[in-house]
Amino acid sequence: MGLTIAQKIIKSHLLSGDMSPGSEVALKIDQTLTQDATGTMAYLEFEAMGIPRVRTELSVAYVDHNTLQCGFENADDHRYLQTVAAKHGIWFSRPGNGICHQVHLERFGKPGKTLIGSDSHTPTGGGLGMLAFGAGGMDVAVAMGGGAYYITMPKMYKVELTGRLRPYVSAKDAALKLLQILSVKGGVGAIIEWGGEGVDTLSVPERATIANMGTELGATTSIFPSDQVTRAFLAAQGRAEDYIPLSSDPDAVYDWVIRIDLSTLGPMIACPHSPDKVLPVQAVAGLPVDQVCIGSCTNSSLQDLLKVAAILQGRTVHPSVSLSISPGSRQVLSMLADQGALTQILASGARVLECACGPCIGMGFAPGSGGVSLRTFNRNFLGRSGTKDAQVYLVSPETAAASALAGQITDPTTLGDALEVCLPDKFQIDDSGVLPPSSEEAAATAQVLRGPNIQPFPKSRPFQDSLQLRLVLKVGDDITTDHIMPAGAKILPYRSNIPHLSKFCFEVCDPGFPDRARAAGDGAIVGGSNYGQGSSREHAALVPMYLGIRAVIAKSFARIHAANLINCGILPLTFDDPADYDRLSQDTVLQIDQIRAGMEEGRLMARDRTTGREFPVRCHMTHRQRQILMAGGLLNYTKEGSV
Ligand code: MIC
Ligand code: SF4
Repeated sequence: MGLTIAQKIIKSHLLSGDMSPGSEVALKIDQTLTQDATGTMAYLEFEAMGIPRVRTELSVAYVDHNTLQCGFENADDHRYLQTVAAKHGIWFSRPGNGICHQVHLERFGKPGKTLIGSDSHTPTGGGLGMLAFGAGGMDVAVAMGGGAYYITMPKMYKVELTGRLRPYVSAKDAALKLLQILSVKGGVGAIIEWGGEGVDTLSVPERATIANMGTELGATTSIFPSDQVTRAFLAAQGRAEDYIPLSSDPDAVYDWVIRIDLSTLGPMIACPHSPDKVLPVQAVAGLPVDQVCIGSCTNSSLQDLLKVAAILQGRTVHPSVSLSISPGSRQVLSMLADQGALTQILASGARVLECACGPCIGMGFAPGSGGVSLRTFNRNFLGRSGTKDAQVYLVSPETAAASALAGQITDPTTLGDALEVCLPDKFQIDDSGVLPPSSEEAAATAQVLRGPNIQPFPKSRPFQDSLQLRLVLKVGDDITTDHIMPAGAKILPYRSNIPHLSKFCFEVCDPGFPDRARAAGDGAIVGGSNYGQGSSREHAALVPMYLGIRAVIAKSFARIHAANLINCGILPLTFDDPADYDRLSQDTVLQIDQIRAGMEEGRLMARDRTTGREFPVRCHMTHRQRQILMAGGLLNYTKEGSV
């Protein structure tokens, strides 16, 4: 039987396990990346492992999230990241150099390699034919130490593309179309491979946009073939030698094939507050807009911004709209400048921001009260923009630029003549924002500098075979990690200070949660389906652990979050009968006994201590995951020498 692209890369990196769907496989990891908001924890964890130099082919530490320096915290964290990277053999991408996924695509990604990153949009590398996964910081730390990365062998889905995108319709619209078809849960447990003749018409940055948004489908990752388009992109980046061809076998078997004719697509928009609330732009055209933000790891490539500049050229942003543009990298910004596009952008009245995540993670540019914000980003979860009652819509760069000019949501296909935008034969290579690691001799004496914002890693509680748990919080379906552990300019600087961060846990849903959890001693959370979707931030598990949460009982979990809970020693349990979700309420006290034996069987009994009623909960875990839980988390497990 033939193999899919992902199966080929898994096969060539398989350390243990069998490749049938649902089994656990251990993969050798070639490359890792971290960003600053998750990186400080990942490097503290790496340091705790006591390994002097990374054992990967390449590891890069990026600073792109916390670039506002309103106090000493972020600046200190940057210094820590720079010095810890130099000491341990890691490349360092300085603040202002660009968004990790965009820079990685330009300068480091290689087809056929495995990459894990402490950021859920690491699958962006799939646009180059990499097998790239988002992971928790601890998993990245273990991979830097040479340990395997474990995943449940996914199902294989294929999106078969035909046709070619019409003018003013873009890769983002194809990604939104798939979200409309599949929803934010539709990709769970699957790798999505994009193929068919339509793929030949998509550039690497366009493929990267699509792979990036596969994260919003809940997919394990997304991947494109590596072909002549890939080769041309790598050659234009001065990296022709990194090219290898990669395609699926003609007789590869997929669990599901979805067909999309690119030529039938129109501009799409995701409405508040979920990336899968997708409609054609026409359905909401005419809605007045207060703010438009263009950028993020989804849509900040040179190609995207050249299109934006062409639409803005000779026109002025509508007086009631504030337009921000954040180029994805120093390379994108300097090439915009060189080609005169930056001048066109500036002349339109747009505000040009730093090459960083910026408004996407609530680092500035929060909308005004009740504001309507159109963003080319990948997430529009409630409160993520920094303004809880803002209405955030997700669109393509073309729709964003057209709407910024008109002051209302506008279908860009009404703009007239097609845009002429070509990618260059040669990108400008300027690696002045990237620092190589110190030599081994220099590293031996190099100092790692830490500021007072870096607090010790919180200790997990030892495993207990019986637990009495108070239900501290009950939430509904699709709770994101932005609900659990919000980000934004006020909170992000404390990502390495768990005690301070804990004050904001579940702030969007229930600001009383941290105090109640602390008072409860041992607590549990009850969730609906797809609990923990969104970001890879392990803080959404570390902070609840710090507050005494020992178990989360949900209808289902998002992949990375479930792994993060186990890594932090928290039991992820699922309802056997979803009706039991309705029977539970906040403050119920549950008794769970014989946990060790129950974990072996995959099923535990929970007893409501007030009514005496018993109900089963499932705990499907691999042998390794059970060992991690019994060790009190991955760090202890690793220290015990089990990696
Ligand atoms: C995000 O887009 O939510 C983030 C911020 O990039 C996160 C990582 C984080 O929380 O630091 C992600 O997607 O993993
Ligand atoms: Fe940064 Fe936004 Fe991309 Fe997350 S989704 S990495 S915050 S640009």
